[in-house]
Amino acid sequence: MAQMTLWGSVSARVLRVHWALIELGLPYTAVPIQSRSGETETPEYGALNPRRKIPTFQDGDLVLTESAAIVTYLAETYGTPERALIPTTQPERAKYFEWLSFVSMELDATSLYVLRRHEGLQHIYGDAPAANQVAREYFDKMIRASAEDMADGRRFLVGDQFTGADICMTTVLDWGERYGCPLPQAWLDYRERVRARPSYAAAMHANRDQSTPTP
Ligand SMILES: N[C@@H](CCC(=O)N[C@@H](CS)C(=O)NCC(=O)O)C(=O)O
Repeated sequence: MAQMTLWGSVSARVLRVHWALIELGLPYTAVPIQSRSGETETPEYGALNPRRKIPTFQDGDLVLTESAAIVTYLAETYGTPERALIPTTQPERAKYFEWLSFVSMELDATSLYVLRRHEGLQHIYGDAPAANQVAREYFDKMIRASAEDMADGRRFLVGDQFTGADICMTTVLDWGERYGCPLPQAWLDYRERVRARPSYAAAMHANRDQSTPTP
């Protein structure tokens, strides 16, 4: 197996990758650089990731820079029957990708990342109170609607198998809560089940922040 390296720290998106690597029991080197610290502005980092964002992940000649894609790559490439992070059959695989898209687009990009940019980072991205209000309302609508999917008693997003989609979902639940977004009881109960996994605490530790990873 080629040496794997993960760049990034103190970030919900980086946490996803640490968590998948730890779940799968894979050895890797962590380079704990932070966004907007100057550490992503070096020529060496720009050659690796011209977008200059975190996370960046390298496995041999392959470089990947999107957290959901990295988690899925690891699951597809290194999962075993004993340590699996993605279903192998349909329609479960379709549901995995549906949840991953929902988390990445509806909860992350359309909602929480808007708040991140225009509340926490308004000195860079500008003040946009109307956009922030709509983002909060949209998160609330999406998180309440999606809680209905959990009413059938399933343990994880895709039935009883813990997957990479649960990793990504848990990071946005934590993130939403930090931003003062109320979480339905079904999602709180779900998150308690997920957080009970030893890999969650190990990933938080690896991400170099026990309490407040920021995107
Ligand atoms: N869609 C990307 C988002 C990556 C991203 O935005 N990372 C943040 C830190 S979590 C970053 O590097 N921000 C730097 C910036 O916005 O300048 C992913 O999920 O990996």
